[in-house]
Amino acid sequence: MRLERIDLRVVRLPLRGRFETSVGACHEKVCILVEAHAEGVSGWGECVAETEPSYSAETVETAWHVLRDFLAPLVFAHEFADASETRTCFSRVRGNRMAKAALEMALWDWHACARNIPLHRLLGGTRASVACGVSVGIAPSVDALIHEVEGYLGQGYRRIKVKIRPGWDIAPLEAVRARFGDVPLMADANSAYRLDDLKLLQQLDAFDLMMIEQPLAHDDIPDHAILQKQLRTAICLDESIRHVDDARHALDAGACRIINIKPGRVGGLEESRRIAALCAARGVPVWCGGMLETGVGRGHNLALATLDAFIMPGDTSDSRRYFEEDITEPRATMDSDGVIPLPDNGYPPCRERLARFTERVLTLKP
Ligand code: OSB
Ligand code: MG
Repeated sequence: MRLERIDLRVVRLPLRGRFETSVGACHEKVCILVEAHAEGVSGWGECVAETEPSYSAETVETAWHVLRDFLAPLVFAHEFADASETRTCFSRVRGNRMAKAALEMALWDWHACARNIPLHRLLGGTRASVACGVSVGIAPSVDALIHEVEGYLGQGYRRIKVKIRPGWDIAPLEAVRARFGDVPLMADANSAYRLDDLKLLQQLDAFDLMMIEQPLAHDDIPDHAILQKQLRTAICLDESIRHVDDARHALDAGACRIINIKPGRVGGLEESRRIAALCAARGVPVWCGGMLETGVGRGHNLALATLDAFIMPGDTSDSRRYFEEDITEPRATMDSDGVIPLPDNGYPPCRERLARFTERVLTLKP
C-alpha cells in the first residue's frame, strides 16, 4: 500500500472540567488529528503534543511542521506491507516522537480497517476489554478532591491517581486514604521534586501507594535510581521513557519498578509493543497512560492496553470523564465494573462533530 493523501487538522474541544498538574492547568484539548487515505480506506491517528512545551519539548506547532515537511514525504515514498514498518521508515528523523506516533497510529488504523480486523487483534491483544483507572488533577481543596474521587469510585474506576506537587502531596493522599480505605491509589508528580526532597518523598511510603509516577526530572534516569533505592514505594516512569532503550536503561539502573507506556509519547504502537515485550520478559508491570486524548487517540490507547503485558489499570478512562461531546462514534464507555469493552470497528470520528471542532485543515499529497 502507498498513501494517496494525508489530512492534518487541528481540533479544539472544551474539557468538562479544568485539569491541573504540577506543570500547569488546561480547560480545553487542542491537538492534531491525522487522516491517512489509500484505496478508499482512511485511518486515523492523534498527536498528543500540547500547545505548550511543558510536558514534552514537542508542541502542536512543532508536530505540524515535522508531520508536513518531513514525515508525510517519508510515508508517501514508502510502499507499506505492514504498519510496523513505519518505525524504520521514520528512523532518519530524530526525536519528534509525538509527531511520528500520530502518523504511525493512522497507518495502524488504516491496516486494521483495510483488513477488516479490530486494531486490538492486529496488535496481538488477547483481551476484548480494558480495566480503567482515573487521573485526578490538583483540586482547589482537599474537600473538592474527596468529592471528585467519591464520584469516580462510584462509577467503578479500579484505581485512583492523584496529581501531586510540593504543597499538595501529604494532605490529599492522607485524606483519600482516611476516607476510602485501601482503594488502589497512586500519585503522579510530573517531575515536581528533586533528590533534595527525599525526606518528603519517604513520608509518602506511609500511604501504601501502588507507585509514585515520575517524581524527578523528565530527563533524569540516574537520580530516579538513587531515589528508588531509598523508597519503599515503587517508582513508575512516564516522561523519562522516550523509547525502548530508555526503558532498558531505566530497568538496568533500578530507576523504576513499573512503566507507564503512552504510545503517543514513545513514537507509536510498534515502539510501545517493544517496551511492553521488554517489561514482560523482565516481569515488570506496565500500564497504558493517557494525555486527555479525544476518542481517536483513546481508541489507540485502549487497543494497546489489550496486550498481555498491560496488567495494571491505566489512564484509559471513559470519554465522558473528559468531554461533554467527543469526536468519535461510538465513544469509549466504561461499564459499572470499571472496564471498557472494545468495539470491533474501533472509534471512527463522526464527520459532523469533526467539522464543528476543527480549526484548520491541510491536505498533503505525494
Ligand atoms: O502525566 O500522565 C500524565 C495528562 C496530560 C499530560 C500528562 C499526564 C496526564 C494525565 C491524565 O495524568 C491522563 C489521562 O487521563 O488521559
Ligand atoms: Mg504521568
